[in-house]
Amino acid sequence: MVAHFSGLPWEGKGDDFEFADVKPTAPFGQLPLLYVDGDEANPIAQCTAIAAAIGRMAGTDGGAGRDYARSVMLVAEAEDIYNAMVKDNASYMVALGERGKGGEDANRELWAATLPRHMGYLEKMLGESAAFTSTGETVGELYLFGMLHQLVLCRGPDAAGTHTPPQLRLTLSTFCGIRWVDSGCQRQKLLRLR
Ligand SMILES: N[C@@H](CCC(=O)N[C@@H](CS)C(=O)NCC(=O)O)C(=O)O
Repeated sequence: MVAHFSGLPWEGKGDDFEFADVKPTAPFGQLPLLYVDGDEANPIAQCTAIAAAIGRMAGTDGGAGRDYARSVMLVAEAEDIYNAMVKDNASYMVALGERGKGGEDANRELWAATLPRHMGYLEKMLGESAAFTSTGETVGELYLFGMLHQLVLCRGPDAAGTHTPPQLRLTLSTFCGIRWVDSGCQRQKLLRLR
């Protein structure tokens, strides 16, 4: 999403992409990787760094001052939300209670208390505004949207209704022209087709 809304030309690797082939050149041995100007030997790693680099190149990082600070804050907050999910929500690969992941009680706490607390902070940050920044499309906002959309994919639209306070819900439903939940899925399809 950060690449798509940057306005810069970009493309994903093709179906013949093999992670094993690039792993030795991956700075931390992991995906995702961003290649700039065809430099296959020196990819950028780490989601947050990739978002920051694209934001700087495209001018979608909020520029200077308050918008920039807010964009960076939202990336950090989105990471906190993601890490809370990794810690106490089952994933495709790891079940609750396995490999250091919390059990049923921790998972209940995550959805009943931890995530609503994060939503409350975001709601407070928005105040009466329709967006977190003057453009509403900084990399921080896109990054946050991506993370919150994953919560919806885990729990369905009802989870968003339960856990997303009204102003945040409104903002997420309108920013970047993406409608909350439904066309978020469409957008994912679009990104995959490019
Ligand atoms: N902190 C990293 C985490 C990256 C990560 O977990 N990558 C996983 C896939 S989503 C990976 O490449 N796993 C394969 C491996 O470690 O060999 C980031 O934000 O980019």
